Amino acid sequence: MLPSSSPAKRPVLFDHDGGVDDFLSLLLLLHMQHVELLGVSVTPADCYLENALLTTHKLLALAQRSDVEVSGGNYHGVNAFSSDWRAKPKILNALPSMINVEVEANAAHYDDNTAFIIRQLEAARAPVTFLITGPCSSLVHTLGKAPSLREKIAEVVWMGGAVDVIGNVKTYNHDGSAEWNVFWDPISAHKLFRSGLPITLVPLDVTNTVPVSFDFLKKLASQADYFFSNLAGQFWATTIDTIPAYEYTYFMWDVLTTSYLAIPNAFQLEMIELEVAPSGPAAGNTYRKPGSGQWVKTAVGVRKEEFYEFLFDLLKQNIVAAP
Ligand code: AGV
Ligand code: CA
Repeated sequence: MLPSSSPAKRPVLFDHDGGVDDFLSLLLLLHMQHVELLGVSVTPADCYLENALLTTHKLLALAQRSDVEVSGGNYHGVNAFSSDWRAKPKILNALPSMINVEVEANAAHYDDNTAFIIRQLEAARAPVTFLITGPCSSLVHTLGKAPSLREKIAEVVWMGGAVDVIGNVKTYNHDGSAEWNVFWDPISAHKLFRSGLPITLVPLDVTNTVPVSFDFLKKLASQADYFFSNLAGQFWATTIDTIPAYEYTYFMWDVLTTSYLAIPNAFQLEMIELEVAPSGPAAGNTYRKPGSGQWVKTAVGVRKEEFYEFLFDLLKQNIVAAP
């Protein structure tokens, strides 16, 4: 691995929301040679915060990167995730490869992750890529407090939205047009699109093409001699019984989004003028609005073979000696 001070590395702040998919994203980031991971902020959305902080610290320890600081948020969006979904990723901490990984019980974390993000952005020597695989509240609240720090952000890469496809929110008084990361805090999403920050959006339009399938897991298991392939296979296996009220498939939503940092050329991108509905029956809907001036670089397609090849290769790396 390159020393973390290498100037060629791309500084990345990662804000995730503790789903299985989010942790697989963290695994990928830790393997990307060109990425300097500055810090990890956890938004308590699709998780319970304590479990998610524990898993985050365990993964950093496994990758021998306990030096990376972690922070938890205390803001809760207006539309909560179901407790079934939030509780599910706790199982990761019970897996044989995870359960005995020791982490410091009181490893540094801040209740208010906006203070953490402010500190990280202020300290960054070069503009940062801000990767978000949950709701965007932490970033938006941070910039509300310290607007001048937007200059420290090179790009926001966000898993969120559903542009030309239906959403994945099915709940009372909602028309089904929204994706969950946007729906959790549609007001922040509305602000983010207004902010003029350079956003790259990876919406359901493209993540719908990458379900977690048995064929994929079989192929991954065939390289399970590699520690991180094995671990990722265990993580993904926990998503196979996705049977909440209405959805039976777990997709590689966040994993695909994170891969964009390494294989941008595998994606078809389109500049689209978008808008977000901040409230009402379509709250969180991300829709085309010509004339809005809110140009968002949007992933509309991906060469799947390139994505899978990248994943299989990455997870063969031996970033540390397997315990
Ligand atoms: O809408 C996709 C986002 C991604 O960031 N999350 C899960 C991914 O981490 C919400 C979500 C949609 N369907 C889900 C979700 C499901 N069946 N289980 C858990 N979370
Ligand atoms: Ca997520």
